[in-house]
Amino acid sequence: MKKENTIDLKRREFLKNSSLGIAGASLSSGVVGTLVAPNAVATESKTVVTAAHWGPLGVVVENGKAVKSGPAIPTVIENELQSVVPDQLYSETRIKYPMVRKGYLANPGKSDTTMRGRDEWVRVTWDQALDLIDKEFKRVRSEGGFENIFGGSYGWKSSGSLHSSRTLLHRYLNATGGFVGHKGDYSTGAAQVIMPHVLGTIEVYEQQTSWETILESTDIIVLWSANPLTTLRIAWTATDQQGIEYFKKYQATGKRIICIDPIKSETCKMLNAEWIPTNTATDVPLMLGIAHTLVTQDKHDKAFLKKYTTGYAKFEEYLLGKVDGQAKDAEWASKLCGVPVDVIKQLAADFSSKRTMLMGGWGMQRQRHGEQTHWMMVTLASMLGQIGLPGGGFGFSYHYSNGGAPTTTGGVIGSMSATLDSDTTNTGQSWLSKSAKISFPLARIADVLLNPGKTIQYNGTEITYPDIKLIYWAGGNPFVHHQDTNTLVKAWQKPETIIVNEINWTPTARMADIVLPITTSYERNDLTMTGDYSMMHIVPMKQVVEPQFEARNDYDVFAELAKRAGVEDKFTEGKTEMDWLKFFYQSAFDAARKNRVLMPKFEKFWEENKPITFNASEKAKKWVRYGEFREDPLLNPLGTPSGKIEIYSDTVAKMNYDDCRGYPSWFEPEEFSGNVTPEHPLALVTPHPYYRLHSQLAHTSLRQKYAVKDREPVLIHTEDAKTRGIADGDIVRIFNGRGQVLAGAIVSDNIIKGTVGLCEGAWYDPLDLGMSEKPLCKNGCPNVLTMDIGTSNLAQGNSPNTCIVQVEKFTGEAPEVTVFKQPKQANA
Ligand SMILES: Nc1nc2c(c(=O)[nH]1)N[C@H]1C(S)=C(S)[C@@H](COP(=O)(O)OP(=O)(O)OC[C@H]3O[C@@H](n4cnc5c(=O)[nH]c(N)nc54)[C@H](O)[C@@H]3O)O[C@H]1N2
Ligand SMILES: Nc1nc2c(c(=O)[nH]1)N[C@H]1C(S)=C(S)[C@@H](COP(=O)(O)OP(=O)(O)OC[C@H]3O[C@@H](n4cnc5c(=O)[nH]c(N)nc54)[C@H](O)[C@@H]3O)O[C@H]1N2
Ligand SMILES: [Mo]
Repeated sequence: MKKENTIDLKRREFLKNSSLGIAGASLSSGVVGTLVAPNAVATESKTVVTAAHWGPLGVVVENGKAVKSGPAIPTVIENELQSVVPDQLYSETRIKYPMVRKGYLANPGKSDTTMRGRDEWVRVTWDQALDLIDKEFKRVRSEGGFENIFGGSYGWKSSGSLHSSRTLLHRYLNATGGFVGHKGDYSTGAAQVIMPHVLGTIEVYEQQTSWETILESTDIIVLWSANPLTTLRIAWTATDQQGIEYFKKYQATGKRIICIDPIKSETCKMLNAEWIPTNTATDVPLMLGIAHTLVTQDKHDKAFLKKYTTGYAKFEEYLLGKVDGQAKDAEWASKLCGVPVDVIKQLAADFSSKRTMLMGGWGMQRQRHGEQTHWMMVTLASMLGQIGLPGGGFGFSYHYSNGGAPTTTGGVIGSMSATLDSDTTNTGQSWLSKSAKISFPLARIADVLLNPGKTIQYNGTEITYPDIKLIYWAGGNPFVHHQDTNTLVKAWQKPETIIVNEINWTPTARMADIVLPITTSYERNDLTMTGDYSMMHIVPMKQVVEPQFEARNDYDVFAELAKRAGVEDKFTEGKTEMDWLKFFYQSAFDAARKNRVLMPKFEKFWEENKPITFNASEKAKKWVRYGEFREDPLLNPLGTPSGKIEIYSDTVAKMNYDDCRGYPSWFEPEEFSGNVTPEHPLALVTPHPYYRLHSQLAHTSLRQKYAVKDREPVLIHTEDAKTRGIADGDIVRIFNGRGQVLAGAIVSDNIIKGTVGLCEGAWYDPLDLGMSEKPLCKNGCPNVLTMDIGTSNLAQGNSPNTCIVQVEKFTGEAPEVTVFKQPKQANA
C-alpha cells in the first residue's frame, strides 16, 4: 500500500480529526482550562500546559507519566507534531548518562579523531564529565585563546526564554573568555545578506502586510517556492498557527492561489491551488520571462519605478538583451524553467491586472546564486507597482512563523542573554545576535575546519578563517543540517575536542568526544510567547515530568561549568529557575501596563496553567508593509543608500564579484536540471518535512506516517521511475560523486519530471563509517548528496538545492536502519 508521505500527502490525512481528547477539547472550546481529560480509571491525572516550536501544548500526566498530548489553543487543521510528547520523553534514542568516547577518555585532546562516530562509549559520572570539560577548556584557552573555540552552535534547540541551550552556551563562553561564532543561518543565508542592499532591511524576518488586508484586497496569492501549510506548523517561539487559519479563510473566498514549485506541495493540495511545476533553481529565468513580457507589452508601472526605485534602466538593458545579446523573453525562460511560454505570458497579464501578492519562500534561495531570486522578486514586484498597496507587492515571511498575523498589543517577555550586561529583552531571531568576538559565514564551517588561515570574500569584506581546536554544540544537529556530509566527516576530525549537549543520540552526538544528556523542555519550567510576529500569547511551559535517567538542564550544566571556572555568580546572577521566569514575566507585565493591558501577577498566571492571550488593534489589522514609504518616500525613506528600492546597487556592483552583479541576473548554477549529465541525470530538491522539524521528532511514532520500508521517502516522477524499473515502495539508491543514500520510492506525478525530492532532516546513518570513502547512508539523509559551496562571494550562504543525482532500484539485502537505537555500549 502507498504510504502517506511528507512530500506527497493525501488530502484525507489533513481532514481527519484527532481522536485525542485534548485536541478535541481545545478544538471545540479553545480553552485550556477545560483540557483536563475526563479519566475514570487513572487515580492521579492532570493536564499540564507547556509549549514547543509546534505550539502551546496540553500534556496529560497519569501517575507521574506523560500519556498523551495535544494543542492547548484551537487549531484549524490537526498538527500531529503536537501529539508525540510521550514519544519524545520515553524514546529509545534518549541519552541516559554522560558518555565519553573510549579513545578520547584515554587521551583527552590528543586522541585519534578518525575514531569519531565509530568508537565505543564509556559511561562516566557527571562530575567526571564536567571536570574533563573544564580541564579541556583551560588547556585550550591557555595554549591559544578564544580563536580556537567554536561555540556557534547553530540550531533549533527547544523553545523557552530561559532554557535556550545555545544562548546559555554563549553566556558560559562569554563569561570565560569568548568564542568564535558565526554569521547568518541556513534558513535565509543568501536573502538576509542581499536584502539590506536592496530594501535596507533584512526583510525575511519582518512582519508582513496584515492578513486582514490580504483577505480583503488580494486577488491572487502566488506561493513562490513556499509551502506554508507545512512550514507554519512550527515557529521559532511556538506557532500560533494563525497563518494556516488565514490561508484556509482565503481559500474559502474562492480567490486564486498559484503555487510555483517543482513539487505539488502539501499546501498546494490542501488549498486546492493551481500548480505551476517548475524546474528547481530556474526561478530567476521565470521571473525574467514575466518581466520581459511586461516590458514588451508596456505593462510595467513606470511611475512606480521612477518614484520608488533606483537603477531600473540598467536592469532593463540586461533584461532586453542589450548587455549580453540574449533577450530574457518568455521563450528563453521557458526552455530553462519548463513552464510553457503561454503560461509565462498569462502570468504577466494576470499579475499586472490583478492585485497580486508574491509570497516568496526560501527553498529557492538555498542554492547557488540564491541572492538573485529574492532580489529579482522585489524587482518584478516593483515593475508590477503594487508594493505598499493593501494586499499587493511581495512578502518573504508569510510561510514562516505566521508572518502577516497582526501584531498584538500587550507585553513581550524577557529572555536569557548571551552577554553578561543583563540585556534580558532579546526577542526574535536570537541566533542573529552578535555575542561572539569573531565569526565566519555559518555554512562555511567544513571549509573553516579544513583550511584554517584561508581568506574568503564576504559581502564586500575579507574573512580569515580561525583555527578551531574545540567545538561545543548545544541545540543543533550539524551532521544532519550541513551539506556534503562526507566532507564534513573529514573536517570534523580536525578539532582536538568536540562536546555535544543533546537529548538524543543524534548523528551529531554520535560524532562527539563528550556527550552530556539533556532534558527535553517537558522536564523543566520555562516561558514562551507564540507567533514570533503576532506575539499573541504568553505560555507557561510547566514541567510535565521529572528528568529521565541522568538528564540535566543545559542551564545547570553551564552553571556547573561556570562554577569550575570561578564565574558562577556571573552566570547565574544568583537566580533560580523560578526567579528568572518571574523576572522575564515582569518585563511583559510592565510593558502591558504601559499599553493599558491587564495581566495577572506571575503567581496567578503560573497557577492558572493556561496561556495569556493578547489582541491586535484595528490599526495592526490594517497594517501594510511599505505603506508609509509609498505614501511619502521622502519622509519615510528606506535604509538603502538611495532611500529607495535598489534594483541596481552601486554598493554591490563595487564589490566586483563575478558571481553577483549590481542588478539581479541569471547565473547558471554548477548543477541543475539544465546541465544534468548522463551519470547524474536528475536534479535533487530537499524541502522541509511535514511531520518533523528538521531532524526533530524523526525518532517518534510520526515516522510510521511517512517512512517507506523504514527509509526516508523520495518523491520520483512516474516516468523517471518507469525508465529505471522503480515501483512505488521500492528501496532505491540515490547517488552522485559526493555520496550515496538509500531511500524509499514514492512514485507520483506530484513532482516535475527530471527532479527528485528528498526532505531535509533525515538522520544520517552511515553503514560503514571510516571503512569506505563514501559510506552508504541507510536512512536517506539528503546532505550526503548535496554540495558544500557558498551561494556566492556576497552571502556565502548554503546551497543544498543545487544538486544532481542518479537513482536506481536497490537490489540485494538492505541494511537495517540503526540510528534510532542506542549506540554501542551506551546503554551501560
Ligand atoms: N539539504 C538541506 N539541508 C538543510 C536545509 C534544507 O532545506 N536542505 N535547511 C537548513 C535549515 S533552514 C535549517 S534551520 C537547518 C536545521 O538544522 P538544526 O536546527 O540543526 O536541526 P534540528 O533537527 O532542529 O536540530 C536541533 C537539535 O537540538 C536538539 N535540542 C532540542 N532541544 C534542546 C535543548 O534544550 N538542549 C540541547 N542541548 N539540545 C536540544 C534536538 O534534539 C536536535 O538534535 O537545516 C539546514 N539544512
Ligand atoms: N513542518 C516544518 N515546518 C518548518 C520547518 C520544518 O523542518 N518542518 N523548518 C522551518 C525552518 S528552520 C525554515 S528555514 C522554514 C523553511 O521554509 P522554506 O525554505 O520556504 O521551505 P522549503 O521546504 O525549503 O521550500 C519551500 C518550497 O520551495 C520549493 N522549492 C525548493 N527549491 C525551489 C526552487 O528552486 N524553485 C521553486 N519555485 N521552488 C523551490 C520546495 O519544493 C518547497 O515546496 O520552514 C520552517 N518550518
Ligand atoms: Mo531554517
